[in-house]
Amino acid sequence: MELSTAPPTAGPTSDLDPFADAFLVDPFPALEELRETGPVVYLPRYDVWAVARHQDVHAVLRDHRRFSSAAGVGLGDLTTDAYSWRRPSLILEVDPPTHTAHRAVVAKTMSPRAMQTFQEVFDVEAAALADRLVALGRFDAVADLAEPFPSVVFPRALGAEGDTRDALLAYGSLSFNAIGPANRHLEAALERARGVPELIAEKCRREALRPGSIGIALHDAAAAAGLTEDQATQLVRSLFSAGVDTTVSGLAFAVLAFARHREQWQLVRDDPSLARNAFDEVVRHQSPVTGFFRTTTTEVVWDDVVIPARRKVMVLFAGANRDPRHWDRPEDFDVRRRTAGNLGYGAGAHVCAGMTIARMEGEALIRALAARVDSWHLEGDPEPRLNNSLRGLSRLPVRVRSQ
Ligand code: OVM
Repeated sequence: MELSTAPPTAGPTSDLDPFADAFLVDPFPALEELRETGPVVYLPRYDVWAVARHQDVHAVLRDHRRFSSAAGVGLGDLTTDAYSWRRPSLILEVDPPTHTAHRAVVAKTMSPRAMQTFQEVFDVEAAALADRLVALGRFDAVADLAEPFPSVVFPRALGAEGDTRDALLAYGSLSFNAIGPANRHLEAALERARGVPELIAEKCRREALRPGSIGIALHDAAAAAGLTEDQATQLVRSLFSAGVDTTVSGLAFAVLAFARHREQWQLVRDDPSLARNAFDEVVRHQSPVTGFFRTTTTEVVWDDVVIPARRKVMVLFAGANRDPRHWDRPEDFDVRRRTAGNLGYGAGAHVCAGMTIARMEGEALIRALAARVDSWHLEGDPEPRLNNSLRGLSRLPVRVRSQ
């Protein structure tokens, strides 16, 4: 965005609480209001600024010099108020050039090429799960479908031994709740995750990881790049933090979308090569991660509004993903839509490092289900799972029809 020559104004404000339950359950009406209020809106309730239009979200994410991640990507300032339960992430909570070096190690390990090794495992696991679900007929698409798939295939690919499902779900919930204020959602997540950070740290050590896994590859790449073993262990921790709860949300929302829009499921059944785009459309339409924060490094004049230095800016991916300035009929779930410009994975230097594996998981499970399920039927109301930054469902009772 160009620096303006017009005198800066105080800019619009909104009394929105982006951590109130109503917003966490359904942020989209409030996001529309934010977009209409202005390109950047001051939220006095938290003393932060918010951007929710596609163009502004994209521009802020690409401008890491003025919009830093080093004070954390949540509401709080990690440089003054560190998390009690972990050290700062070596990839999420740093800026270039340190970020660049760490990111390169992770990117190499998680590249599409490196991920090919896991395609077959994912397909086999997806087919087995889909068979079990069709045999059940009625089930909870959260507990029986969305949670089991990522929490089995992802830790296995990473090289974790043993049953890590509950620990990883608790840790993911904590990681994403920690983006918000110290409200009851964060308190509950801290309580649920008692002892979990220690257990996860143990699983991230080289000695604990299976040979041939992503975790070991990450340790090797980190060593080759001159990072210490402790740093490598922390980078593995980043994958465990971000890699399970996010795909759980995406898969639950996928089932909900297909139950509500049967014609869209029919399109995927008729052409299973749509599975990949369908998962991306779920990520666009539902934006599992609502948004993260950045911190201004200097006074920023954004569309005539002055944001002082060292202030937090909430970057609302979910607002961008429903912006009619960018999308044609943004409220429609359309598996054939061109999803380029989807900001559900973020953008810029910090764009989701696990995007390839997330898409592979989504595609594998949707494909396996498309080969077996004629149609999805809701058997009750979906129940939202409230989290300060990760939208999701806690229960999704469904019935499937199959021949
Ligand atoms: C990390 C990490 C990355 C993405 C999300 C996240 C909100 C954590 O590097 O630890 O949790």
